[in-house]
Amino acid sequence: MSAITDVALRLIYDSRGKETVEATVTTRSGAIGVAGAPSGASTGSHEARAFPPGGVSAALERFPQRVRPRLIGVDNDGPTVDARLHDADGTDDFHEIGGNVATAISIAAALARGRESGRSLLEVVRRPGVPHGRFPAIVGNSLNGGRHAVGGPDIQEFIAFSPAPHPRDSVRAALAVHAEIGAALVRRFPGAALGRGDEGGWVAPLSNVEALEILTDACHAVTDRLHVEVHPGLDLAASEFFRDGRYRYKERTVDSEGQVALVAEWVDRFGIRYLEDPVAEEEYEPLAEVTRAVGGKTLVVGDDIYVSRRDRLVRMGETSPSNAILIKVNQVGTLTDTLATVDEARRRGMATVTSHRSGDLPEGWLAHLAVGFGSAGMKCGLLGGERVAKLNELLRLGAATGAD
Ligand code: 2PG
Ligand code: MG
Repeated sequence: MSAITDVALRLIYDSRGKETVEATVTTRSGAIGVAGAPSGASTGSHEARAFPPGGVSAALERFPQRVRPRLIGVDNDGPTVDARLHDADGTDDFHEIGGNVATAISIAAALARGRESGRSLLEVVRRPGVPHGRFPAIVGNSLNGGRHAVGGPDIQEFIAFSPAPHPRDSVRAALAVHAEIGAALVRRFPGAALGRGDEGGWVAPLSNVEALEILTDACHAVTDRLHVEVHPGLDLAASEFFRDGRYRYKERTVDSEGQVALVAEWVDRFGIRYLEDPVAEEEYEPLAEVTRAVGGKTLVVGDDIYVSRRDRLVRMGETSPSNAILIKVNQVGTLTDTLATVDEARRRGMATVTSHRSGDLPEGWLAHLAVGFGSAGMKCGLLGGERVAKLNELLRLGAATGAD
């Protein structure tokens, strides 16, 4: 592993047109890695801060004195580089240098490491025991609501969960669900203008149950037509409509017990196989109840509750309240921290689902992480250049296994 000779940081824009950063890491061998950091809209309260107070310009101002000198001359191995990023910041949530600065540098350094040794990022991050030729299901956001859409349902994401073993089939089926939903909306709202949300899913004036009906019908139609299984899924992002101890939907308000019952009823009625953040981020016991009720047949995935942090997982004790954890590098800052969380989850027998952010970039490295982590799913949008970049990279990895 050769030493880092240069790190550059610059302003770029994400898919929402919001400012973020991109890093270039160069090593003595001449290897170069370039990566940008995505940003969320429905962020958990314990996430790394994307940028210091003052935003991207403050991060760019601090970088030359505070971050860059700590990295120059350092051996480009992951733990060392990422430890230097922590030293440069000195806080628990990266609010001094910015979690997105840490993420962009950490991923760019890993890409350079791979290049230097002739390996793909997937091989750099592959966890012990993850078999070659195993691919994640597509967790494809098809219809948007919540904070990712204006005028849609309260639930943030209506998802095509597409678990076919090869990306060639899973990607095709998930995209077919998106198209099928579009056709259903055109039939339902003839002549009306229809839009797409932040992650490329459809937006329409539907109730939660109406949206679930359309999603479920689309999944059935695609399974019948393509003979590839695809199931409905949800990311409720329930913290977003939880206030004063109650879940406040547009049509009704329920308490925690009511929320658990409602979600369990939806899982049974619609055959939901992927269920993320069904309760608010501090509702551990209700989450455990949901898992007890439906976890035998459904991935119950914690996002805001864990924010990809190993310590948040460990403090729950030996038994986790969900059977799966969402993994987003920029929630925790560095790749090394992310790997620690993935390894802890695997040790506990929890599934991992590796995820994009709602404000993302046309880069494909997420697919390498999802495969290398042995994740049960790669969560991504389905339409828009920044979403398709991840699907296409997964297809490239699929083709490279020789399984085609
Ligand atoms: C989520 C994500 C990604 P955001 O809640 O899981 O879909 O959204 O990036 O806005 O946190
Ligand atoms: Mg989520």
